[in-house]
Amino acid sequence: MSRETAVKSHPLDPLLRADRLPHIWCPGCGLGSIMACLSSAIAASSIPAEKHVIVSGIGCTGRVAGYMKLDSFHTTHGRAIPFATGLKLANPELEVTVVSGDGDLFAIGGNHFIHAARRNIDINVVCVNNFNYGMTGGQAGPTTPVGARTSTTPQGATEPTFNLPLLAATLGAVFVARWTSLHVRQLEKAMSRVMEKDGFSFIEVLSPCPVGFGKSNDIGDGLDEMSMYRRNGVVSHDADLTEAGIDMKHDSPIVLGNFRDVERPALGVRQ
Ligand SMILES: Cc1ncc(C[n+]2csc(CCOP(=O)(O)OP(=O)(O)O)c2C)c(N)n1
Ligand code: SF4
Ligand SMILES: [Mg+2]
Repeated sequence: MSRETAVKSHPLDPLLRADRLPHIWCPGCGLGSIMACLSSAIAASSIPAEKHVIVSGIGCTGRVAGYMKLDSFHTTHGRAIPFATGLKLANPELEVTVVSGDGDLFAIGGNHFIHAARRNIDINVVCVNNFNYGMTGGQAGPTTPVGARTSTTPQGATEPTFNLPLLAATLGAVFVARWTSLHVRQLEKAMSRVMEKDGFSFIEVLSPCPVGFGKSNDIGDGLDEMSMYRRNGVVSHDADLTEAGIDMKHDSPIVLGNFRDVERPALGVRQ
């Protein structure tokens, strides 16, 4: 196969908007791998691509909606979940997946998350947690670990941090997982699983942001952060989620897994 032929065809081409390339993401950012996992899960899904919808808020993660060749919506900051809820209730035939950042979903958008989970709206929410507001200059947010340095916490963050899997499980999410951008096979499988499930599903994906977080916390570049995930990641599907908070400052274990997979009556389910 000539080089020219090789670059002309890739199995994920039909799902990506090549005319938007080059993308805006920094070298070492985890977002490319995560978008590849999502694209692969959609390609493998029994639901046809034209029924899949991607909804993002604003942020570096929010750009995923712009790069995927599907019906995709890049909505206002924090409002991806209510937008997705509207789509799903109006047309239950759609498979609606929200992909957004930790700041978007849990700071400005936190209220929407809790009510969508409580109501068990039939959508999938993938939160790319890079522990900061990457797009706007590395500010601290509700997932910034205590002690971590950011542009707004130069002496180290002091506010208590959300434990996202515990929060989602407590609110009644029917599927709850945490993986990293290193764990591409497990992540793709979890994404495939949530596309099969009825109800509100949540996947947290830890992801390097070397520019906004890695550098200021002596983690290094994207590969160094991936090495940290490999070193410290502990897969424990039955983990006690009250013990699954993240304390990266001390290089302590990072609990990973598919923690919860249950059924309960959901809203907006296709018949
Ligand atoms: C209403 C509103 N407030 C603030 C902003 C500025 N803003 C854009 S992205 C962002 C935070 C993004 O952080 P996160 O959701 O974690 O995404 P990341 O860039 O880290 O992927 C903020 C505060 C905005 N666009 N709209
Ligand atoms: S600022 Fe961080 S999250 Fe945004 S593209 Fe760069 S590395 Fe990725
Ligand atoms: Mg972020």
